[in-house]
Amino acid sequence: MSEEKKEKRKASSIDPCAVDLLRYAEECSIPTAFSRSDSLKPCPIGAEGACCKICAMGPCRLKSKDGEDALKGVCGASLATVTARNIARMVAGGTAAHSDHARDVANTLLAAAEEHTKDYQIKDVEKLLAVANNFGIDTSGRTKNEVAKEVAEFVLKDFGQQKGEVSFIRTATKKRQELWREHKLVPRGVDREVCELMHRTTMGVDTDPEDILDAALRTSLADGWSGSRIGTDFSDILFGTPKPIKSEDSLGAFQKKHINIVVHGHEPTLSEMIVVASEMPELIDYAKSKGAEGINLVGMCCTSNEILLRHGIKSAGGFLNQELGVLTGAVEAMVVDVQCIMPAIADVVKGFHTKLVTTSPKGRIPGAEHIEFDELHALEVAKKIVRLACDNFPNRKDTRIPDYGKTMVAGFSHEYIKYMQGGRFRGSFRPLNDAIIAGRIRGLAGIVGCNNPRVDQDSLHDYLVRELIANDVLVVQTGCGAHASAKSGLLRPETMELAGPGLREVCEAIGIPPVLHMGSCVDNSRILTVLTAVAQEGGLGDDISDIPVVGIAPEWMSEKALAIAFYAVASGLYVIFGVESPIAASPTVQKIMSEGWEKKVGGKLEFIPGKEEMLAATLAHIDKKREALKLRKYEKGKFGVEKVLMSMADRRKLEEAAHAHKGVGGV
Ligand code: BF8
Repeated sequence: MSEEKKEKRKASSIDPCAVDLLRYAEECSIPTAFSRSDSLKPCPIGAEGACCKICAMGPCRLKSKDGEDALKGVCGASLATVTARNIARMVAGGTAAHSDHARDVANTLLAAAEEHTKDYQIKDVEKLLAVANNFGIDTSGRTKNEVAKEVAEFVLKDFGQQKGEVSFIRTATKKRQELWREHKLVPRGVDREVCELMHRTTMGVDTDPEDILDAALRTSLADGWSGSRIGTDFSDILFGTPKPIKSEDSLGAFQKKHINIVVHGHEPTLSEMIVVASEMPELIDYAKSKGAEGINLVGMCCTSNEILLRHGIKSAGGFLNQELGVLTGAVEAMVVDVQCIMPAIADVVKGFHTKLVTTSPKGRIPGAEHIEFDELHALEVAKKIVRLACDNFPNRKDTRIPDYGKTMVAGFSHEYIKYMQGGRFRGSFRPLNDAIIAGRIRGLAGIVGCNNPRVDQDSLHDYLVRELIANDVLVVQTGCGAHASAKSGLLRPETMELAGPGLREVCEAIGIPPVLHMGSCVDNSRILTVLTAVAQEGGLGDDISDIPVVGIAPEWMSEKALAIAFYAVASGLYVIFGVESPIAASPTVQKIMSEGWEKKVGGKLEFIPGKEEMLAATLAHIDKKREALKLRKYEKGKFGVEKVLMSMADRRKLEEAAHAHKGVGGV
């Protein structure tokens, strides 16, 4: 391979493990998403949202040098209609994905509550009671299973509900709820909104771009304030609410002498059981009987985030690492369920001993072995999969496990973020709000979403995280964005050395990194919960749209990312997306989604491909919001006076004293 080619491949990722394995792939002529994206150029008309293919009179390609109104589809549809319909359908797809994941978790909670399975139990009773409390469900004198059954049934109706409002809407700020009602944006039921949006955007129905985009906002709210929220809260109830935990994120997570099993996809129901199975003495003995030293379970994509946050299971990274994991030659089984799973893995495994195992009745891949998961026989299925991996160990040949590892701290649930600002008895968002008011923290940013081989892997995440923390912006992350920072070593307390002086002081006082890993993509709902709490705490306006905060998905690729963007905007956030714009063809649609939405819901979505421009737009928005709140002008290193933040050590001492005094158990 020429040096020039090596350099070209190196430029496809900033992750040294990925670079090593991509070089190996090139040497062996193994195609990957990286090489396919080099050779497969996107259709420029489709990429910009100008292609309509919802009927057989087309596809109608509406891109013209003569302006937006120069061409109409065969039916007369305008470019704005077509562009709005295209992005709306992507939002429907993303909402369906998150919400169907949530439906499975809700059904599992119900099965556990009704004791139809012994494999799952309620782990976090405190969270269960908090969720029950949101809905006014009586908890006194009842068993946890009785409460869980009522909570699960109460929330499960959100999916098929035809009229009314989905359940978690009532946890938004009052002002936001009123705004949604005023604009008819409150989702009635998850399935109804997805179905109606697909109907509305089929041939010959809704052709008003603003109306289509309003319906997409309503549908996305069924994701953010129902589907994803159910996914997060019910997973916490069943598997535990995350709190800070140490782990590693790297393609170097595989172990040479162990049986390596990768769990990849999204739903935590199966992966939780594989965690249990992989730690069972009988299966560890079985692994040893095959010549291995033990079982090494490793996560990938959002499944990884689920088991990382709750158990500290090591991660092999995000979306673009999935084929590369197989290339190490060290993976006995790659176990997948749903979402973000490249069918290409079935081709890559042909050259290796790795078994690709599909498990979801919704997601089969030709060439994979299918072992169907069902929550009533969860542990049995998990054990079968672990045994299959063990049986495959003797087939392993050469391995090439990269030798770069990065530690991290993950697990910042909104409950923990509140706890870390005052402890169990005094926890609140007051210290965070005060730090923003004083200018110690300039503002907040959520840097989330995918990797996309159209840009160098992790490069935009990395740039934005480093620049924003240097500018005193506290960063929270989920999904593959969190993997990017974990792999770069940015999720460690030592990262506070890269932070601006104000943010650094806050991080030192509380003992946290300036970049907080909040979980998987459904856990973007945690960010909404934090922002609602910040708004309700006082001093930063009375709604999310008042807070100096920006959401960014610099390397997005998935429909789910768009659903998240839409619900974040509808909740009042300014959202910036990188890569390409799927609405670039239509200035009308761009205007609706920026100026129009800012007036209507206080948030907006813009596609900005340049990293410097993304950074500038983020800081400008944060400063604009600070000015609107009449907060002191941000100046690096100059702060106002605020309450002294109590250190974690002092807080623990105070709590121990309070426990001793009250005679209650510890946290
Ligand atoms: O849900 S960030 S590539 S793995 S879509 Fe997929 Fe994007 Fe990663 Fe998780 Ni989210």
